[in-house]
Amino acid sequence: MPESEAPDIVRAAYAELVVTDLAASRWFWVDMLGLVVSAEQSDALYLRGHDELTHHSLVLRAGGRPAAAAIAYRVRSAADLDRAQAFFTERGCAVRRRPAGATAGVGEAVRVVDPLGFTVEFFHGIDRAERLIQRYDLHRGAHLARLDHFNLVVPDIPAAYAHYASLGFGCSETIEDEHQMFAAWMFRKQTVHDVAFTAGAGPRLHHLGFATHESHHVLTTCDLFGAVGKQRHIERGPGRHGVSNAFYVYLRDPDGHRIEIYTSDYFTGDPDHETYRWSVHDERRRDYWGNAVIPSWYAEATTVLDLDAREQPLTDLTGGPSEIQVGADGLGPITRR
Ligand code: 4SX
Ligand code: FE2
Ligand code: CA
Repeated sequence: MPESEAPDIVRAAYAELVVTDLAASRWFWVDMLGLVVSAEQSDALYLRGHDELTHHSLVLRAGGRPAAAAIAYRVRSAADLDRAQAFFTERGCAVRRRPAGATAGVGEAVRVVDPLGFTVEFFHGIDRAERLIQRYDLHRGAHLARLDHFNLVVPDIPAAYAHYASLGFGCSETIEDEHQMFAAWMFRKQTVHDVAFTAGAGPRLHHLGFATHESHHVLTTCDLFGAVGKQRHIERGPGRHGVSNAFYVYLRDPDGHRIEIYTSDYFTGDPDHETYRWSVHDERRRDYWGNAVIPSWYAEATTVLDLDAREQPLTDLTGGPSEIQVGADGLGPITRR
């Protein structure tokens, strides 16, 4: 019976992606999307949006195969590192302390392989960076403002929901039918989400959601990719989500890592905020205008690494191939809640 208190998580803070060609990644993330370079090493880039005051929200590290090395949450205080260590140790997870500076700009941290199979970092201390929100002279490309959320592919949505609920996350929205939950959006900061779950073979990273402040920046981004003949990087959208109300487009980077550019979701901080439950039969749930979701969006995602940078094996959807529904919500396991 777990007894320890959950760490007080503030927000989704950064992701560390392995990329195979740092120059190609710099073109995509810096030149085209407009992230700011906070620091640079021979084998890594540390990037942030113009509305961020901490060192980075994305680390791109050069390596042999595309992967996600970690997703990181900022916690309220240094004491929450000990809480995270106790919480995950009690759940039988691999847990490793990292000294300050193990990631440039980041203080002492705890990395765990969580019960869902993801390498998750918890840190409190991080170097300050200049907030460039009104340095309009420096804004470029997609005008990315800040990291907003992680979307994770998991084979068991209720298990992911329960794990994050035990970490104190609220639930803003779900997609369900009378038998099962197909997807869920969960938050610590007072927006629609810090993390969401897509059903499929997992653990895999589905996408990083970055906020931009104005919906026209979503359209400008598409125009920019078209103008240089790189429209193949645009995967889904632009459109209006039913879930979250956000205006969006999804792109794939040169290694296939998926990014969502996201704007205009809503405040979830009122204490009586209630979960909004979408019927899986409502065709507006994933695109409010009823446009179909392209199959690659459900099927493809980024491999995740364990604490020793080994690729995590996948667990398939629990229903097995014959029970996989295509069309209800892409690929959904037929598990009864
Ligand atoms: O496709 S959904 O409308 O369900 C959706 C996907 C809503 C919000 C998101 O951030 C997302 O990635
Ligand atoms: Fe998203
Ligand atoms: Ca396309």
